[in-house]
Amino acid sequence: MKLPAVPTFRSPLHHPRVATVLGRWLGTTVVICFLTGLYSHFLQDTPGWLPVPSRPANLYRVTQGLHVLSGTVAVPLLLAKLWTVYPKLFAKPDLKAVGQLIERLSILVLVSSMALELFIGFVNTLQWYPWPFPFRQTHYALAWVIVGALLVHIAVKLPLIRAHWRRTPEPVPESLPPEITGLTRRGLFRTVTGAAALIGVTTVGQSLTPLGSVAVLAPRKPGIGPQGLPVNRTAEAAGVTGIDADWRFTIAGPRQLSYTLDELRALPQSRSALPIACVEGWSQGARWEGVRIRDLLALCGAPAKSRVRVVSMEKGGFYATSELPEEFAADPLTLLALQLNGSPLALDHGFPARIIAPNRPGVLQTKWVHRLEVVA
Ligand SMILES: Nc1nc2c(c(=O)[nH]1)N[C@H]1C(S)=C(S)[C@@H](COP(=O)(O)O)O[C@H]1N2
Ligand SMILES: [Mo]
Repeated sequence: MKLPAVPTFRSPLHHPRVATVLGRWLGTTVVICFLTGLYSHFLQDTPGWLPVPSRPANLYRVTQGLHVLSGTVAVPLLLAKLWTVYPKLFAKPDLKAVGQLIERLSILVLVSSMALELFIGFVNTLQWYPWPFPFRQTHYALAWVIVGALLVHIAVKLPLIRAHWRRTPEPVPESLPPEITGLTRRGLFRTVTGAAALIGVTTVGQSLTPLGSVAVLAPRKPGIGPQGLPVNRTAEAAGVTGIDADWRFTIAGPRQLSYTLDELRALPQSRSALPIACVEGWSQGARWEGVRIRDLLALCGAPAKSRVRVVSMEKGGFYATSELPEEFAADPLTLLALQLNGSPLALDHGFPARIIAPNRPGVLQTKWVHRLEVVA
């Protein structure tokens, strides 16, 4: 059987200069996405050797906003880059040239892992987890695959990248068939920038409140939800129904303490203005009021710097417990919050009590808390 001939591409848009420029933009989003992703991962899975500071209080809000923004903007950039280089992908590799084989293989790994990473990440921002594997571990492992394949790709392409890093004269349109002279390089760059900007603007509103009204790509919008704050997982979804008269909040430390809700309300109350910053990209600041965790540690006789395990009334599930590292438990902003924006917590926001701490992923801001355990 005879294979169809590989078409020839003469458009100035399938050119190494275009691939270099788009590669720089795409590479920038990959670096931002990778570093902010590492940060988010280590906040949730902290290796013992890594100090994680609880300040600046809004840092995670910024880094995770950037993570989701750069990942979303990378989608049109990746599509444009693939379109520019696709004639190359059809070219037959010389099976005897080891360098060429490595190049092709690294591109295969790079493109497929990036496409998968961006896809599962985007679907995750829509709060949809249609796969059987754990999202975060898979997303994290793929990130390293991408970085490895990208380094090989850059090393292989370095001569081309260097040759086309600076602008070179565009081929004269007269030398090209009329049907492919429609779009200039500049036109292509403008189109891609426009698409990326449009996607960026319609995404960033989920964390940049003034742009909330144009956040059409965001599943959670600022200001919409009970007490003016979005809800990620409702009490109903978590199987939590509220409390009855003999509800008690307990602390297991050097002393064992037990409080009714009224007794908790009678303890000295503190205020913190802190955001919920969800890993899925949306974030919003709010005013919280409740008892400082460090005051509770003092009451039960634990050292100011203690690790604290937080236990929810929710049964099972990934978010039913969390741990406050020493620095977070000791931070005066960290509260067992009883109030949100001036009134008692709505059941969906964690009534009767929840954790709110600075510089922390939303998944760790445990709701419906009924127990703290001081970890030795
Ligand atoms: N017990 C429990 N706490 C939880 C969750 C949960 O599912 N169960 N979801 C977390 C997530 S992912 C986020 S983003 C925040 C959202 O808080 P909010 O619903 O009050 O805005 O709560 C966190 N606390
Ligand atoms: Mo979240």
